[in-house]
Amino acid sequence: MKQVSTLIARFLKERKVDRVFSLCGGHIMPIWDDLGGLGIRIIDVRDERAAVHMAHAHSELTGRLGVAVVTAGPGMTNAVTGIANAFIARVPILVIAGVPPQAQQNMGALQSIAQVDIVRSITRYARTICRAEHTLRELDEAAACAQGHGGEPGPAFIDFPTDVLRTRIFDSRIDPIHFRPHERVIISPAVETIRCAANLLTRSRRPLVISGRGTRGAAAPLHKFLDAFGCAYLDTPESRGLIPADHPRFVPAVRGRAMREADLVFTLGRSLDFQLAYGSRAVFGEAQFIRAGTTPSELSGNRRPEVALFGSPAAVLDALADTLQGATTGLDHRWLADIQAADRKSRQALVTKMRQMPPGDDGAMHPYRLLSRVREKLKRDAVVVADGGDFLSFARIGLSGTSYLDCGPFGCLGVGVPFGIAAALAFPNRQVAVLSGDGSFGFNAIELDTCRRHGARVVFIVANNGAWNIERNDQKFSYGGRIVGTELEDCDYAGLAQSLGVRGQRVEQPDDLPAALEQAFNRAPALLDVRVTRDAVSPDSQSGLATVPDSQALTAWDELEQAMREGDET
Ligand SMILES: Cc1ncc(C[n+]2csc(CCOP(=O)(O)OP(=O)(O)O)c2C)c(N)n1
Ligand SMILES: [Mg+2]
Repeated sequence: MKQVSTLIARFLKERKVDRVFSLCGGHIMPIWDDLGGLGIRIIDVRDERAAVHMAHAHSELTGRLGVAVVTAGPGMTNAVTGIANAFIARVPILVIAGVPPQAQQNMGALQSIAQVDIVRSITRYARTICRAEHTLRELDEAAACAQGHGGEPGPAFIDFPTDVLRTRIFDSRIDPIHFRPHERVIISPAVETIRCAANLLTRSRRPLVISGRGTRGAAAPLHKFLDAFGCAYLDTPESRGLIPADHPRFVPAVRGRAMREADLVFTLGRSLDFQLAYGSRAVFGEAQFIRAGTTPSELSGNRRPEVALFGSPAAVLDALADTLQGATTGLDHRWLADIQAADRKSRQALVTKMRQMPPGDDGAMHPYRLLSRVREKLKRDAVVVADGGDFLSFARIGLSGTSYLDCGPFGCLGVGVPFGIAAALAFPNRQVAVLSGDGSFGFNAIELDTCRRHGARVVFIVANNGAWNIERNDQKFSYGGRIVGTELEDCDYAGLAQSLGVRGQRVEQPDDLPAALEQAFNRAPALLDVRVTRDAVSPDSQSGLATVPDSQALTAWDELEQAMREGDET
């Protein structure tokens, strides 16, 4: 006989889950007890939201299923933001929750709420398991849905009434096949569509490749393709680090120009969301599109391509590289050389600018000044996590790293601290730097306690401008300057860290940064509370992202969109 909670723990063990992120509660205690019994590490946090963010980062960075276990009722509702964030970012995670016992259903039980109804719209799978013998079959399906079999990857949510967790079933009712991990699914593209795509590619003069989540794990074929074919290349935050920053085809500093001038756009495992101007003709003009991927959003969402390549990006790239071998192309080599040169020039100028940025009128240092010092200290394999408004914008542009995580397309402030902790626990021997705005840091600041208890060697760098500054700037520039509710007081984040047992230091002067950073990395976990100016206007603030234009995410794109629509109507 086996208890359901034991089967859940065994399932996780067989699926190579070596840790779960969780916060205790009576409704899930049978699972906790069995996790302990099987030696699965419990990273016990201070808020369930942080547990889900950690599972998210663990999944992103290791490629393994991230698992959070949360108790019934408020434990589950606290987890909602984390689940929603993983849903929008399409990250495979499994969230297991408790439910009050069945005999008390609909009677006003403690911690009772319609959990599955709450998460239905933000999960790929959401079910309550009331029959003990269904446990493994359902967990198996939940994991497959999370991993995106036949659909988009994302969160799976499964919950169990506590009496079900305590139910025992006969060994004969357990089918061990459900313990077996699923094979990685590779979908080969159809030969005919590959031929059509190759045709367009060879005829194009200024081709641009843009990668997305679906390209993860396809670094080698992507390299091979970029080496073989003379296109420009852009990543997106979800595929950052796939191609190293110094790859000759990679032109991130002239993103807008590359998007505007390309005559053929080839997207790989990427939806055309707000970051890619929804694929609008106002921005991409009449460029032709080839879109490769495995989901409708990647293949045709927002803009139907000339060729939709249904298949895994790795397989698509391999097939195309073979087909294109030795083919004559119409490439405009001058264009490529030109935008490569412009990209290098712009990147170099940024490095110089970051180093020399003067302080603001308040005398405090510019965020770029801080970041240029951080940049000098980061090793090539560092994990960089960015969180905030203005500061996220500066950090995204000013830092590179093979692994990079931030608030993502959900704009989910507060991820920095938990993402950093999960990263440091996954990679104890790599540098992990969390670059956070002061406002954003506050959301999950209490997890510094989790950080210390679990020995996560994170360096937290808080850019303390005493404001929700990107919003404050919005009030300054777009609302006539009335500042309401966007300023914070000068909190002592170093003192806060110290009170939780994490080394904390206040830094006011740029010259003090090198030594402070050196010490922080040597003696992590540590937090640097760095005073930065409010007078800095970030690229995201300048581009209008914070202003929320009507038709596009950025003001310039929005204006192009309006102009195109007006043109269409006259
Ligand atoms: C959970 C959440 N709440 C509010 C927002 C809106 N928002 C976006 S950026 C920002 C300001 C962030 O302030 P801070 O972290 O201090 O960074 P700064 O802009 O000051 O560098 C706010 C409030 C959001 N994206 N997410
Ligand atoms: Mg701030």
